[in-house]
Amino acid sequence: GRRLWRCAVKCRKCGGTAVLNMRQHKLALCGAHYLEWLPEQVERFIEKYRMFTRQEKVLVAVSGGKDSLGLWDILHGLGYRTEGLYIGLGIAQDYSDESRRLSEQFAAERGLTLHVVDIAQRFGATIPELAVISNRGHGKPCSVCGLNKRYIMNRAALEGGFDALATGHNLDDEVAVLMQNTFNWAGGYLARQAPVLAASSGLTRKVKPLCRIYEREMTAYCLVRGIAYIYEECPHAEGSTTIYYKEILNKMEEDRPGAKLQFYLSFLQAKEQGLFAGVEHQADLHPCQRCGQPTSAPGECSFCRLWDKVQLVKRTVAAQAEAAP
Ligand code: Q46
Ligand code: ZN
Ligand code: ZN
Repeated sequence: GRRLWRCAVKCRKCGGTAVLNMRQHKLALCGAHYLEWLPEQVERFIEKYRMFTRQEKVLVAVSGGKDSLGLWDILHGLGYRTEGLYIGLGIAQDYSDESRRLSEQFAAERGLTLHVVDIAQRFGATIPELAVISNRGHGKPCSVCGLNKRYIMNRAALEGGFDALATGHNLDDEVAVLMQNTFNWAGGYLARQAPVLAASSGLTRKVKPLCRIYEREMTAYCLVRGIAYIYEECPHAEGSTTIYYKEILNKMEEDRPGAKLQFYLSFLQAKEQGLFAGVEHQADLHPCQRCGQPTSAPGECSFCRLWDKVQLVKRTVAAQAEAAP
């Protein structure tokens, strides 16, 4: 139920009708005050975690969804220097085409620069095609998708001379990953999960300005602000472990408002106190022999290897077609 839109709760600042009652913060606000409050929060976290300054150039990775477009809108509104990056994955036409259109429309309306990298156009295959060809993850696209997205984001940030690369991961995303990593006691992942990942040789600083903002708060922001975003999630997200953990966490949050935030903040605090100090280790990175991007793999990076394999498969298929009578 969309109970939250009809609540008779009053805005704490002006007494008007609240659009959002945030039990986790014991705070309800009207539309106008909510549009002030949320960016103030985001700015506070950008400063607290030293993500970037107003002099620095930030590349915002946008997918056309509420989190990334909402983030870009907030950063732009706060006066940060931003440009956007949209990666065309070629996933189901109604999903990829519409998400690109909404991202382009968003940028055009604000006179902002949006860089578009269409994977099929630039490299020769869509993500679903790539998944089948490479057979990584037995044809499931998420692992090749993640690999391509990470590579393209890093490279675009580096080549564009950006100081930071910002993604729209919200608190719900972060906590779901945290829970999954905790269940697996994945020490290395836990050590690296943070609001900011410092730059290292060939890798731009990565930041998550929405890491303390609830998903529900982002939805409310975009609706009140009138940002047109794509409601659908990528069709391949269905049935993912992340969604499973999100559902469990939502149940916990319902019984105990603030549970997600507390889990995340306690984690950050434990980390600060050195809980993962022993496992923290920087993978040995060196430039890929082919593209020069940093990689921990010997020789060529996994992106170059993947696309090599695609070329090989394509050539084999073409040769077979030619040889056929
Ligand atoms: S990885 Fe998988 Fe996502 Fe790529 S294929 Fe879709 S669900 S978009 S976050
Ligand atoms: Zn108000
Ligand atoms: Zn490479």
